[in-house]
Amino acid sequence: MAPACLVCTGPVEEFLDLGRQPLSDAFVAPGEDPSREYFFRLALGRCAACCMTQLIEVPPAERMFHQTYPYRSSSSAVMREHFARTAERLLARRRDPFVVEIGSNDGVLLGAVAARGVRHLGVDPSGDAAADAAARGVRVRVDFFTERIARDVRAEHGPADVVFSANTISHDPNVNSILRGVAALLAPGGEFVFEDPYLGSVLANTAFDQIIDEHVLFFSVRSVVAMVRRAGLELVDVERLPVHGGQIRFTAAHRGTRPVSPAVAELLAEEDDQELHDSARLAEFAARTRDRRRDLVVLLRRLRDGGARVVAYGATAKSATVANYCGLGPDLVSAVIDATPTKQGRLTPGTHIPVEPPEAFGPGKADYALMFAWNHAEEIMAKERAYSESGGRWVFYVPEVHVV
Ligand code: DWN
Ligand code: SAH
Ligand code: ZN
Repeated sequence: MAPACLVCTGPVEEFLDLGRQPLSDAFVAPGEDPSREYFFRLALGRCAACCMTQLIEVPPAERMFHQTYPYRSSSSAVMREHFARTAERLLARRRDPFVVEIGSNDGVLLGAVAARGVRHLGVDPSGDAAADAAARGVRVRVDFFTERIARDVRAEHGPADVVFSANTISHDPNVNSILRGVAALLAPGGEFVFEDPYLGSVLANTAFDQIIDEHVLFFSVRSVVAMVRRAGLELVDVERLPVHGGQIRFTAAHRGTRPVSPAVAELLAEEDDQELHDSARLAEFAARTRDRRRDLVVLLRRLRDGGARVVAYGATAKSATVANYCGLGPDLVSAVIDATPTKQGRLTPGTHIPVEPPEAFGPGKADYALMFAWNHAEEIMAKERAYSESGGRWVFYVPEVHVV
């Protein structure tokens, strides 16, 4: 029997199987027993009823997000700037608002809110990241946001004028509880703004590495209209964002309280034109994904057999999918460079490639660097200009396999 949709319980039809995969942010510490790694079947399907694209199997949330969850949003200067501008926009034209963020991580957005003396609260189960946020003057409740927590927050702090969330609403299989909570927490006239990867961009770029344990739902305008409606909310605006390979910023409000921007109907029409939810379109994406694996493996084996030194750049969660799906181990990629202290000195999940700091990279230290953090390519290549200038090459697999 087809699995039940996480949003509407309709039948989910599978269209892509990426095989046995570890948790994408479960880096293995030295001395830790790697045979204790958690594996699951990473596969994607689309609900025949509401069109929500989603994982077929979802690992337990507490295994993915916990005290030592290693990702830190502030590791990218581009994202720091993006969230500083976002904070400014959320606060514009509001007097003495109360701002709640779901998935506040290290306070990259709320830091800018706190700096203006604005009342705020982050909710995030990642305790160490919340401690980093506290160092930025940000108040965080270390918890998963649910309907119950939302009611609790409202009772303690009053209603929220703005609820914001980036890269988190798409991460939770209990999304209906989150949305009911947001509806209960929002003040009349309040807005709920969330930004997440866009299904249209994933398909257009064959960005199969966006499919990871943490990315439970892949949003389109059509599926989000239906999803928020279930909680008494209405989608009132959409805006495409260039960050992280293509996202949408969705704005929702209590139903009937705000005019709906024409951008919603425009993007809905574009999705229809592009047949974004068609089985044929999804099957084509699955076929292109298999092509990328073949092309990448052929290239990396050729480089290895020719004696080239190949490393990767960016120990991204996304790279767990690429490495495990393509079978890339230390024999093909000798190290992964990453600036995040919580990842360095560890091994990549499933494939056990050592994660090393940027000091281990540079002119003469590698011949080819596989760009795992392709969504931050400009920022990283600017930082590592000396490597390119000395003849070092970069290997990409999005939107297709190529070397620059
Ligand atoms: O949604 C999610 C996004 C926002 O973050 C989460 N589910 C998990 C995570 O996904 P990711 O790990 O694929 O995200 P990033 O932002 O693509 O990760 C970039 C990695 O590259 C980080 O580990 C930091 C590193 N990096 C670096 O070493 N030097 C990044 C930049 C910009 C750099 O200059
Ligand atoms: N908002 C940041 C972080 C994204 S990573 C950014 O865009 O860069 C996802 C974050 O969401 C993690 O810090 C994780 O701990 C948190 N998270 C996951 N499920 C959550 C939930 N139900 N409620 C609140 N936070 C959650
Ligand atoms: Zn559904």
